[in-house]
Amino acid sequence: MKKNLMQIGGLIAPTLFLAACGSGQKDNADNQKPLNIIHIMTDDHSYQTLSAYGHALGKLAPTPNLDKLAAQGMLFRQAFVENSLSTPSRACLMTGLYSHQNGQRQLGEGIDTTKTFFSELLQQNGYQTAVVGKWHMQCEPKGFDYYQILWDQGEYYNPEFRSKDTGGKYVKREGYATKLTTDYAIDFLEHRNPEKPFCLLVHHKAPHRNWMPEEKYLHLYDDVEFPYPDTFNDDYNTRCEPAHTQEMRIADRMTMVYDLKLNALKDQAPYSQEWNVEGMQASIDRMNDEQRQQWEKAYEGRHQDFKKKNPKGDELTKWKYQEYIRDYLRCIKTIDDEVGRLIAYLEKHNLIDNTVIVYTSDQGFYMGEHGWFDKRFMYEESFRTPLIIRYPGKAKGLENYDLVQNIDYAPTYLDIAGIEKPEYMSGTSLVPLLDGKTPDNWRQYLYYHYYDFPAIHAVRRHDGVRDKQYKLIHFYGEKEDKYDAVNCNELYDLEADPNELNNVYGKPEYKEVQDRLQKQLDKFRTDLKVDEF
Ligand code: SGN
Ligand code: CA
Repeated sequence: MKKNLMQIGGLIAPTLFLAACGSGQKDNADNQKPLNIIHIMTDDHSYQTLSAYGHALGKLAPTPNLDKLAAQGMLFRQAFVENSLSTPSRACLMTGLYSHQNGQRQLGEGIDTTKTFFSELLQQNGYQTAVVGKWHMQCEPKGFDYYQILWDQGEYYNPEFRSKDTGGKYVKREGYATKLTTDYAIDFLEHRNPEKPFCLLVHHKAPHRNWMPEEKYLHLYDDVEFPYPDTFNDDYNTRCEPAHTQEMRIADRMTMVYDLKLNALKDQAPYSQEWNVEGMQASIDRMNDEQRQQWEKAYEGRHQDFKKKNPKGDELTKWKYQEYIRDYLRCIKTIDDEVGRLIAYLEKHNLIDNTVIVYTSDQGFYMGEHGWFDKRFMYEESFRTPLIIRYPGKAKGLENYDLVQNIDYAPTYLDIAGIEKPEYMSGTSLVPLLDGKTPDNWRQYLYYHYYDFPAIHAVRRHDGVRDKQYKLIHFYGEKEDKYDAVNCNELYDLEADPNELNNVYGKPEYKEVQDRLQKQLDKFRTDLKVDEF
């Protein structure tokens, strides 16, 4: 039985939840209470670096706490975003709507604040709600009883947070962002009303650029040589113009000081502007003396190594890749620790059997695939995200291959709370997948749409569809400054070509597939009233 949203208001007595929460409640230790929800979302965590996915990087840099969560729940191998960028993803999460429906198409302003956030619905139905960490959207956190949100993208060291108690001001806090964010998550749990269910969003800044590790991991992986992805030296042959004109290659867009932490304070002379000395300097200036000393000592070794080797050309690109991956994985290590700390809290306080725990990222990330860092493209590594759902009483240790997307979270959380999904929401609850059986009517196609151009990294606008085997992408856009107009299609057979190196659009042997996907793309555009492509 579901409660009809239109018929209820105010607080719901706990007994009502019992009837509403579905079979997932059966096996709970305390089945008198509705399930709590914790949504942990990191910023730019690639599935390649969550070791439960079994990729080469994960094998060298394990994430034991996340792997344990997967072993106790469901690991999704076909989880995607709708628009691979931070604020658009967060708007999809909060509204259950595609970007053109919720207004947040690009990174800056955009969110249509008249749209209901799922947090408001949970709050109206008796949940205590909280968000801690990166909020990023240019609007107040709507529907939250408690928040501690980072300023904009947030800083790694001694970041500024704002809460209901700081009078709209951001206040600098001493410490490392991933740990402070977990501290605030626990602070909310400590001070909540234990009689009521809760929904807590834990949104970490890490491992976002510029990948600054916590002090204690500054030397982790120092001696590890990481393998290169198969597509590291991609020449973009067979691909449309946008794969050639993007500005996210490790070789020429990763900066030597801000991204790669060569010591900006020493030997100033050789640094040109592209090395982004100022960006790093601002991050270091935030540190206290102890943090700063540890930081500079740790990166002095790298600085000297670079001076000694003085790598050029391909050697320089490989040197950058190794150091990039090291810093990125160091940030992941703290994430894994802090997820472990939060779960230990739930265990200690008897919340583990009454709380759904979700782990995901706001999008994927390129770990050198196609020679890139960053995201944005509909190619797999940025389109796909890690996703784990641990749901008390549901399947444990299962892997799921159904097509799921970030517009599904809001309907999922409403479903868990026993609230009927509002008709306008585009996503679908994931709860029916959690028993390990795919409902007959589960979606066969996903729609993707990226809009943020012109912008940093110069990825052209595109939309597309994907089914379980094929992907059709349409790049479009007028001439902008130095960038020509584009109108070009790509088609990939992901079974024959999982690395998406071979665009088969227009090939006679793929005509049937191409027509089928084009028809589906047209259908999405019509049904969803997409207004540009
Ligand atoms: C910053 C980064 C970009 C990144 C965007 C969006 N540059 O602008 O590399 O693509 O954020 O990231 S930086 O020099 O400021 O680090 S997102 O995760 O918020 O979408
Ligand atoms: Ca992000």
